[in-house]
Amino acid sequence: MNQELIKYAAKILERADRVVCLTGAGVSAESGISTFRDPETGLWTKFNLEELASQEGFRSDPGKVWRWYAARVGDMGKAQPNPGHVAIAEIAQRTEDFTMVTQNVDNLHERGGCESVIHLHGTIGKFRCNECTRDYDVSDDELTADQPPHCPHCNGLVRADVVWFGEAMPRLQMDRAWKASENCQVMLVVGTSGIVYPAAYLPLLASENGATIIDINPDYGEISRMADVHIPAPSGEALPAIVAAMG
Ligand code: BJW
Ligand code: ZN
Repeated sequence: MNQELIKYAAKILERADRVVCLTGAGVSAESGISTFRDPETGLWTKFNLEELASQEGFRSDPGKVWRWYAARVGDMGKAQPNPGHVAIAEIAQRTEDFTMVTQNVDNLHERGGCESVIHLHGTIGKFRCNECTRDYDVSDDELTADQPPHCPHCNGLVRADVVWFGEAMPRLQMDRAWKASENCQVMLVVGTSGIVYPAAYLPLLASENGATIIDINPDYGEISRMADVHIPAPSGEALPAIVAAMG
């Protein structure tokens, strides 16, 4: 890891009062959770994501989508926060006004010590009716079944309470993330390919409003291209190093 870059990022964060952190699947990769698009471990290389995370996919094969989410609920339940999640919580504590925004449906930021997390794409482990949207408590037997249960109110199919392609973003969370991004001095972007919108607008919005963008990602991608600082390292290593370099 380039220590000069680490020190530079630490200085930028130290001097900022208003920081937004935007994370994607990469921040949880070192907790053993697959990303979506990485060639080795990406869920998209094994499955067609658009068929699993969309209304069309669910309608054409609800059992397949149900089983995919059930498997991920199991994987995420076993996962532990990694040093990257913990370091982000430490940066949050040292910052006057810190906003945590994640695209991830795991709860590893909360479990890693972040108190308030904006979830743009929902939360895994919560379920609702696909038709009337009422919450539904899934039993262990239902979770391991081949097909989703039916809603007792409207007989619609039950699904994970997440945001699929083509679905509207949760308005309150999106509004809060948008405002914080417009107003921040620094945006720390961690482990996202930056190809899914509208989440990918947030760094652009922050940058247009004068914020410094720090991107932590082993790969050079969409965000690295527009970032002021790109740290090409795994977040579980880069983030603790940044915290150690902060005064
Ligand atoms: C590491 C690492 C390590 C590896 N350390 N890093 C233009 C504008 C607006 C919208 C669109 C647009 N063009 C198209 C759209 C539509 C669509 C979209 O963006 N499509 C793109 C594919 C082009 N967007 C939508 O449909 C959104 N809704 C919407 O726009 O609504 C409009 C509307 C309005 C009114 C009414 C109706 C509709 C919704 C998007 C929902 C995305 N959902 C998913 C699934 C969530 C549930 C689940 O988990 O199953 O969200 S898809 C998937 O992608 C998931 C992720 O949150 C999201 C982003 O992926 P992420 O996190 O970036 O992961 P990867 O795998 O792509 O990248 C991992 C990165 O980590 C890599 O860069 C690695 O290098 C890195 N990494 N190890 C640090 N150790
Ligand atoms: Zn219903």
